[in-house]
Amino acid sequence: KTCILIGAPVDSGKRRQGCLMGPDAYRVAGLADTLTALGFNVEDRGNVAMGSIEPASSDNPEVFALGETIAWTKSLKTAAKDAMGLGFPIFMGGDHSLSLGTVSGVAAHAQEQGRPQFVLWLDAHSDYHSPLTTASGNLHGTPVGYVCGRDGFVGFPELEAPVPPSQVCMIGLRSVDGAEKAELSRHDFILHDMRAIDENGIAPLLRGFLQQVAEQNGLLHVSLDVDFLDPSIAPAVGTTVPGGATFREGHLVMEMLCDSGLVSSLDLVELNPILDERGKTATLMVDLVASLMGRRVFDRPTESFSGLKTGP
Ligand code: DIR
Ligand code: MN
Ligand code: MN
Ligand code: MN
Repeated sequence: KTCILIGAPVDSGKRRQGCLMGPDAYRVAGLADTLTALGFNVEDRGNVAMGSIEPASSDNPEVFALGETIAWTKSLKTAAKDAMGLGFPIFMGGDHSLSLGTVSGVAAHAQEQGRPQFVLWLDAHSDYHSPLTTASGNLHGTPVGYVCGRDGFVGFPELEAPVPPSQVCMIGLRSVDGAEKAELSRHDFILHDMRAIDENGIAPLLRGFLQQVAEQNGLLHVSLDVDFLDPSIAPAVGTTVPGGATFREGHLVMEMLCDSGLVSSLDLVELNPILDERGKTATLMVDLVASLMGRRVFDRPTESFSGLKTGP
């Protein structure tokens, strides 16, 4: 099986710069070799180019780098759609605004296949703003809004395959803006905040969602924001929020996703290498990918999901 590494050095989604170094940090931390050791054929396609910026403006004066994010969305959507036919794409970010392109691209592919697209959003934040509702103006807070078809994305590529909120599961939430919270509650997203993890354990929350994906023969895109993890283990992100997922919670999620055989594409987002401590966060992210792709201590009896195995 082939893993396709696609660098997405997107830094337009917020004011603090540095995520453009993310793809190279994953390369230096050994992502390709790690996947090769797990038995995959690995193709690193290098970095996607942003594409040409056209003049763009928003009614919200706070919006930052709109033209750039539109240009990235166009080029990454095409890259994502194309890669889906060729193997398992891993999008090495770049900030979370890259997911406007990757998720809309994989969803367009799923629609062509006649299969429902599901999304697992591992993040402290819900990223459900639109360019009109964001108070920070940082478009990395908008990808879920875009892929679920919210209004206000003027100038962005038309969305042919909006993802229904009922097919989006968010785990790790602990920083949701007031306006986002009100809008989220008007839809049927599957939302698990940190308290839900504390009270139930992360495994049953994820298992319930995976069962739903399997029952509907869905494709599953995983979007892993570094700030899903606790800042003590993953400091290299501009928007740290205390009280995040532990080392073992992170790995357990990845191991369960691997066992499910349901995952078809992955974003690694918000790594800012200039904030890292000697590659600690980049290395953890690579190890989490290893768990997702089949690294394990002992095998477990397979869970009763219907999909194909992710691992080789
Ligand atoms: C915040 C930050 N909700 C905003 N979003 C982040 O600016 O809209 N998402 N960091 O991961
Ligand atoms: Mn995010
Ligand atoms: Mn976040
Ligand atoms: Mn709805």
